[in-house]
Parts: sequence; C-alpha cells; structure tokens
Amino acid sequence: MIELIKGDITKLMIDVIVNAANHSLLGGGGVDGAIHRAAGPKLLDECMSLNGCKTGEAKLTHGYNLPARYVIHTVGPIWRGGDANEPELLSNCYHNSLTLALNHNLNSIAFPNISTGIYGYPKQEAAQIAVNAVKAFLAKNAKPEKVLFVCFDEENFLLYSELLNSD
Ligand code: AR6
Repeated sequence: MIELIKGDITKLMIDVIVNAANHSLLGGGGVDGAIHRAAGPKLLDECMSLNGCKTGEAKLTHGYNLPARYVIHTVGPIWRGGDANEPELLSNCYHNSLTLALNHNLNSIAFPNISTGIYGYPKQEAAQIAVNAVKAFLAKNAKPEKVLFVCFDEENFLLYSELLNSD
C-alpha cells in the first residue's frame, strides 16, 4: 500500500524513516539535519561506526529519540544535468532502502523526496522515479506492507498527488 502525506518526517511513528544523507553519514542540512536533531547525539555516534555510504546505497541505524524505531540512511545523487547516471542512482536509493527494510522484517517505511532539495534533482523526474521504484518493489515483495511518501513542500506534494492518482 502506498500513501502520501505532507509534513515533517521526523514526527512519524512508524517502523523506519529514510534519511537523505551524504557520503559521510555524519549529518548535514535539510531532512538530514532535522533527523539528527530529533534523534539526538546517539544517532551520530552510531553513524560514525558505519564507514560512510556510497551513492544509491543504504544503511540502517536505530531511531533513538525519534518516534520511528529505525532510520535508513541513503545517499541520493547530486544532479549534474542528467548524464551522470542520476536516474539509476536515485532509483537504487529507493530499491536498496526497501530491500533493507524487507531484510529486517520492517512493515512500514516513510521516504522523503530524496535529492530534490540541496542536491538539486528536478522534482518531476525524481517523483516519477520514486513512484516507479516503489511500485516495482511492492509488486515483487510482500514487505514492507506500507510505504509512505512524505512531502515537505507543496510542489512535491502536488507532483506526487498527480502521479499516484493517475492509475
Ligand atoms: N521532513 C520531510 N522532508 C523534509 C524535511 C523534513 N523534516 N526537511 C526537508 N525535507 P534535502 P537532498 C525535504 O536537501 O536534496 C543534506 O545536507 C526537502 O523539502 O534534505 O537529498 C545532506 O547531508 C526536499 O524535498 O536532501 C546532504 O548533504 C527533501 O527533503 C544533502 O543535504 C530532500 O532535501 C542531501 O540533499
């Protein structure tokens, strides 16, 4: 089941929220900064033990002070004009995060709009890739049962609304 909401991902009581992180996994701005602030300093301690993360890959930590039990940290591609394998890398973020959730038997997962903030990915293209990747995964796997797209800005919310209602 796919659901769409507008709001702050750090407030969600859910099995796992996904963080749009960077290679270092040591925090940053945007949703990454918000997640680290809400989770507290133990999240950074755990992230320091992970040895970073490559673009398109994903790593799991606990949620600490967050209402979510776990955080999956993934690194989206920086938009470089579209010829640097950005679509595949962005799709990998969704696929690998969902695979990690499945392997940990997690039933509900919330995604922010990876790469569409500081990393500059065009929102329409990113939304289409996100929806396609999630639908493809859910068609083949029984878990996670619930996938939430969490849009922070109105533009992304409208784009996702159109895409998800066009079936
Ligand atoms: N809840 C949900 N979505 C949010 C929140 C929130 N609390 N805050 C922002 N967003 P960005 P990126 C949305 O810039 O483009 C960091 O410094 C935001 O509106 O957070 O993948 C990392 O450390 C946008 O739609 O991530 C990296 O260096 C979406 O989250 C870099 O930014 C993603 O925007 C990653 O850039």
